[in-house]
Amino acid sequence: MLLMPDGQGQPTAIHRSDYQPPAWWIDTVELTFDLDPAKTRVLNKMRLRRNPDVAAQALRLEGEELNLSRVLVNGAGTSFKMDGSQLVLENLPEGPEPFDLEIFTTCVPEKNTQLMGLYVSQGTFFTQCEAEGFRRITYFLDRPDVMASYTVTLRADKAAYPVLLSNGNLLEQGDLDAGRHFAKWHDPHKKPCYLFALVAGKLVARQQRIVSRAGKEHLLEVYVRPGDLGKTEHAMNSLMASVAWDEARFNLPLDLERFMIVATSDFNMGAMENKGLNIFNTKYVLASEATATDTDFANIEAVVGHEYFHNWTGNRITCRDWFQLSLKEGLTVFRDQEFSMDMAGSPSARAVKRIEDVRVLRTAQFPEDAGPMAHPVRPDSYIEINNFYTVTIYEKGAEVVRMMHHLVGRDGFAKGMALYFSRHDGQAVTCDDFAQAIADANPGSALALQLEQFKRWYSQAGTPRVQASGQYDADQRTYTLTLRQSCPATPGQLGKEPFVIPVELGLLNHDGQALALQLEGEEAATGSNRTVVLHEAEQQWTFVKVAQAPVPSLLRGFSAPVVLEVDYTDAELLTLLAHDHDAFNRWEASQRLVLRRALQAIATPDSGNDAAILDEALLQALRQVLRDATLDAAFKELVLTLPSETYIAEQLAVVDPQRIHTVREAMRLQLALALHADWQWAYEAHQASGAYRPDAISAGRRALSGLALTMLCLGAQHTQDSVWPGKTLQRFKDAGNMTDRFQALAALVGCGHALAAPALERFHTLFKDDPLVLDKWFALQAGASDRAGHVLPIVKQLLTHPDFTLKNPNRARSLIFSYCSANPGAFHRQDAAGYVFWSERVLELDAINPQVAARLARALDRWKKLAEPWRSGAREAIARVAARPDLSNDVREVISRALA
Ligand code: 0A1
Ligand code: ZN
Repeated sequence: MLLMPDGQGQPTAIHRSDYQPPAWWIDTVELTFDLDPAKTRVLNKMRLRRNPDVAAQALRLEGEELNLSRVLVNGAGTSFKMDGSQLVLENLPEGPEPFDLEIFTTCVPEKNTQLMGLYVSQGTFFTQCEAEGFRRITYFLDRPDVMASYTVTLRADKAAYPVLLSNGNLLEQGDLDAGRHFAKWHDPHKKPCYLFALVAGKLVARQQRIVSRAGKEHLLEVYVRPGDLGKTEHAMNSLMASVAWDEARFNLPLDLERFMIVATSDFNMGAMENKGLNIFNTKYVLASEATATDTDFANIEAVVGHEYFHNWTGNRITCRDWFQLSLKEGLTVFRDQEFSMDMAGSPSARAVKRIEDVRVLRTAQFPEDAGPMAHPVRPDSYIEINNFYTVTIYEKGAEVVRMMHHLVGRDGFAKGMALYFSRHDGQAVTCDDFAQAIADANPGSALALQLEQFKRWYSQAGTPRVQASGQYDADQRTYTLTLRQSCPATPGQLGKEPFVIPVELGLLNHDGQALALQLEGEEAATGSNRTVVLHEAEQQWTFVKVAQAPVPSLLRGFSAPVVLEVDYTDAELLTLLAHDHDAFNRWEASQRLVLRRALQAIATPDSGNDAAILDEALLQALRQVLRDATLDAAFKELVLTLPSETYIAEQLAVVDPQRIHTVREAMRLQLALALHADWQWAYEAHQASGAYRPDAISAGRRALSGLALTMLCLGAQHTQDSVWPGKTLQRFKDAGNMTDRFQALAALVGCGHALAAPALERFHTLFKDDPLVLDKWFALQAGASDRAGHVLPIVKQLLTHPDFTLKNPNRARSLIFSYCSANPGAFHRQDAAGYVFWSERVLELDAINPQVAARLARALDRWKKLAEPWRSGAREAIARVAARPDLSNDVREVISRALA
């Protein structure tokens, strides 16, 4: 995809400050499709009128890879010209009256490997229009602030395409000549074109009728390929739960008679919230206990929820322009996170979900915010919008919403949401509009009082650092907490202004008991948990009646997306780990303790002490967590999982990826050996009984027993004991569900045991006809812990496997991304062969699917932090990609930023 070179071969950046309202409105769109993979005809009849608020100008419609055959105005031919990719009409009727514009085009869906616009997947037609795919279907004002009413007629061969779907309600269907048929759909809601969708093919549906709280009937449908119907129950249950949740929690009902989900195995992202016709990657729909893991089940629930919640946050109120993407994405991620927490149930299960979410934020978003692609939650410019579907827009955006929620409280937030909908329903708005509504509904709140400053979270990139220090005055019995904030420079933003940072906290005495919190000047204590709001560069709070020097528990629940620096002693961290009332901070204490040891070991490369990085006190503390009868298994699994190599790397100014890998592996082995008896107990005590259920408690038990098995195999490999590998193989063969089976396989592969090879082969034979399970098979091998560089040759071999193809994004991700983006120990080879492999795959993929290629291109985002020889090797590989003249704008943008 070579887009809009501006003469010098440089793609053009688009700036937020250049936003202009559209000069034209499109009120209605009637689309007629004659679907044919080799040549699809599209008739686009629009009712247009001039926007009276904008000076008269020519109509410029976007189009890409279209063959234009005819343009009619009010039924008569008209003159037009092409300007690059734009169709320009200058002689349109004057005056405010609406008129009809008809455009006939054709396109070639079977040649569409980008999976944007109209494409064919396994004989079925699908569309993907967000962000700018509609222009690959017809000429249009392809921008989210142009909202129109759609009527769509689909015509196709009846035998090949028995199911014809589009947004909204089915008005009519029937037969045509020559074995063809048609269906006519009308969407009762106005929408931007990025929410348009059609699907046509051989599909079957699971159907469910529901009655809403308000007594309205709705039809829910999940469409899949005929053999997959048995794997749709969980997706349907998740959809029903989502409908009920949005009504109960936010008073937001389903506004359609019919709500459809359709699954496709060829999809660039997770799923898409097209109005009433969500299109999903099969990965987030299909599940059975035999083929999907607990994580898959949880992800399906979250993604079904996410897309459904977009119906209000994204579709009813949409984005004015793509710079406002986080308006819908940050808010909707916040909503799906809350949904998953509510579904998980207990406070402890909520905390587990929170820890998981924070782990994603810190291992993916923090590095993004510190690297060449760093951008504000509301970016100021982009070259290719597809590159801005990022963890910053999504996950950091969700944290910004979560902070608002924190500052105004749960009820205040609900009021804010209600005001947001009453003000803006049916409109295309901005992040500022959202923040304003939440603040206006909560006058007097910390958010309302500091709204302008709070909005710096939207405009300033980078992860703020908060430094905390405490001073105990034994005579006065006071404890003074000092918090200082700063934020590192990011590309294009050198100096930063202070943020508004809610810091939830508590104080513990040395026995771990919570202290009552009373600030100087207050009449009485207000419980043992509260939030202070840091909004200046430095602030102090003095707590009174503090009987002994306390251990502060700061940033509880990760109340703000910041790096918190505190000089804790080991003893203080052990107190927090053992006693903090806040589960998040208990986990955080364990991570700090382990990280501290890891960083010490990394700093002393030749110490010869790698077998004893973790000290007895820490091992004992971890053992205690593992054995604690009051804690949930899921929480234990999180505490006993060491921080990832990526997270450890982020703590270092200069990164030796091999040293990090060695140290982390040594710590894992130490944990495996020192806690051998405990792992054995954990494995045996957490065996499930009864039927498989993917709920949070059962999944947590399986997660812990899986970790135990991994540890037991790791230890056994070291001691040359064959009992546990043998048991693991048996477990792999007998397992009643995919979670247990896959964990056993992963444990064998992870420790490098000889039994791994036959187990992998058996797994392939068992599941060779299930693409999603095959993805796991590829990913496991590409993501395996590296021993002396053994992974890359396997990955190269797998590239030639008959089941491998670069054309399917899931398959490409399973092998190539698992190696390049998720396996640092194997990828960052001294000989730079990993980087060479990366550059070759980026180029190959770019010719097929630039969007996916650009994501892969980001695997070397943090190359400037690498020590030599990795740094030079990485720079050379990036330069090799940059040297290619025919790169897509997508990859060009990522690579140019990396080299800048
Ligand atoms: N809006 C979707 C994500 C999405 C974005 C772009 C896509 O194609 C390029 C597809 C999906 C969501 O947030 O779920
Ligand atoms: Zn979304």
